[in-house]
Amino acid sequence: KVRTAGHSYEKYNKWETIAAWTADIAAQNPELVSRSVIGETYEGRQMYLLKVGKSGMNKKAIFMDCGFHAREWISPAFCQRFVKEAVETYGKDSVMTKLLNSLDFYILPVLNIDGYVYTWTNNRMWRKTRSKNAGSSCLGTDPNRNFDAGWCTAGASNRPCDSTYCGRAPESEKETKALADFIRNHLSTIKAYITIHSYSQMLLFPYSYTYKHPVNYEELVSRSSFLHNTKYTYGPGAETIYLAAGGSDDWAYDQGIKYSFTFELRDTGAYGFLLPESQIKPTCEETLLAIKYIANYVLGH
Ligand code: ING
Ligand code: ZN
Repeated sequence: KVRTAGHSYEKYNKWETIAAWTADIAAQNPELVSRSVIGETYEGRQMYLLKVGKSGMNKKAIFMDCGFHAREWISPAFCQRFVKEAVETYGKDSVMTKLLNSLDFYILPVLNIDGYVYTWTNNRMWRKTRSKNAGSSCLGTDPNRNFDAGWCTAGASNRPCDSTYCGRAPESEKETKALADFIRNHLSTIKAYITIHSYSQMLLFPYSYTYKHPVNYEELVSRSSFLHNTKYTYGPGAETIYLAAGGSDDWAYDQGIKYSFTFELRDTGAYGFLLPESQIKPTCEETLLAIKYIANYVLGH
């Protein structure tokens, strides 16, 4: 039903195709999807946000972003798939219907658009943004080291040439600033924050910047063991993947969003960032289950 030329949910789509798709899916589903712009990237691209849900009063919201890291192509593919499933199963699948009636999903299909474009045109393994760094010829900041959560204290670099460069200050990047501003402005409604990365097959929650456990640690652990088909490990970022400061999930958690997760989608390293297109569909299906589960839990709490 999506008429955007060249768009496919089972292929990786370039940015222009994704941008056209955001307009298309909103135009075709006006009672469920609306599109807004939350900011501009360093190179001047518009950052589109989709709001998905049946209109209603006093709705809780869940924020989900994809495409923080340019080379993690399965991530934007998942955000697109999620919106497709939402509009196509609303009114058919009872869980999705209930979720969209009572919740709004804010979906940011690609945060680091400039980086994503660069992986299509120049360097498939690029990770960071594409902003200029004063006094250096190296470009870019790691957006997932650029948030004000133990910023640049561990697992991040203060050297602009490194792939985990934390930036000149928290929210120094236009992209991370736009995201943080949006969340700050919607803190009264956003109950969960989900950010989609790859790879490792993990479900991570706070903290990553410190080994200390969040106050609802037990609750987060007990609610994270639902991914059956493919083996996902889970736990606080610091002890499950590595200590890393400045991540968006830790920041969102410290803003008061108690359900804050980082997904690391397929695989565990055989293909890594170069996950074949044949794995887009199964990866999205298992991740959709998890997101629906989390959303349903958040709805009841
Ligand atoms: N992994 C994440 C990264 O930014 C992470 C892991 C999650 C770090 C949460 C900090 C906070 O390194 C990938 N694959 O990007
Ligand atoms: Zn990542």
